[in-house]
Amino acid sequence: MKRVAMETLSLSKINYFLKTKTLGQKIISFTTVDSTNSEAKRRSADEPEGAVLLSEVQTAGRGRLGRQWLSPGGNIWLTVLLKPELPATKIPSLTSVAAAAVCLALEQLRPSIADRLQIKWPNDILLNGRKIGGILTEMQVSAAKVQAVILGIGLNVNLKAEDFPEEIRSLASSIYLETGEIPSREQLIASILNSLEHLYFKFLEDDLSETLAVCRRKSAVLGRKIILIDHSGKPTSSGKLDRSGSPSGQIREAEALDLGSNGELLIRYENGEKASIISGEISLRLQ
Ligand code: BT5
Repeated sequence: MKRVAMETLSLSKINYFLKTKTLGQKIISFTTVDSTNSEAKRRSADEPEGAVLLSEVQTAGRGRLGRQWLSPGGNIWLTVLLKPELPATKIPSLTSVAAAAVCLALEQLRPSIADRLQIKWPNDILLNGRKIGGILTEMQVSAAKVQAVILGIGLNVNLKAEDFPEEIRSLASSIYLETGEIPSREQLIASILNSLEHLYFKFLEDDLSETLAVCRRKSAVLGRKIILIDHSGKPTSSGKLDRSGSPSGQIREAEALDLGSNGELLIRYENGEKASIISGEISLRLQ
């Protein structure tokens, strides 16, 4: 496959497709930044709810638990700054809100890939079983109050197999690799923000029903045997690109039963014991 020349992102094109009231009404765009999530954290006190940060390249893109996120140009590296007046315990649901929004946007723009598009709970977007995107939800809390939520979305648009380090080449992919096409990034960004705003406003009204319906419909996990790796107390900050959740955590086998009312994963361990897990420090592999 030949790579198509990379075009620079046009903010006016994004605006053209944008139908939101809040999200993306202010867009701050960079050619290069360490991480749009890190930059959003630095600016969170000065920027309004719904501000979006975009960067062509990230030099220190981050995944969960200190993992690296490969972030060359031509893809979508985006962070939305949110300021919900909610307790911190409600915030992990926003990962599901964002995953659902990304799926709705992709389904809308590329109906032909809809049935191959999945969410691997809690934050991986899969196409043909390979990871094409991920969500990183972080928050800033002060005096027991959520000051800001930093909602990062990464979506591989144009990456080729050789762009990925060998250790993740069989697990990761891009829209281009899986479909042979490069969609308009502007249209995709606007579509993600349109869907995200719709689901976010519902979330603020305590209504996650649509998010959960999408997450259940798209789940790569429900009904499957899974391996859970619990990293709590054992941060992996080697900075190496490892297989999602490889070392050091406590490992247990389980079956994924359903999503709970806040997007948590309801599981049954091998010994029959049931549990509900929130996204925080757990990673998961399909068996
Ligand atoms: C994630 O973490 O999937 C969250 C990714 C969030 C990225 C966005 S981009 C905009 C914003 N700014 C940031 O700095 N981050 C957010 P996790 O589930 O921990 O997955 C990380 C793992 O995915 C790595 O350890 C690799 O195995 C793999 N990986 C790294 N880069 C990848 C890529 N571009 N595509 C697919 N897999 C990747």
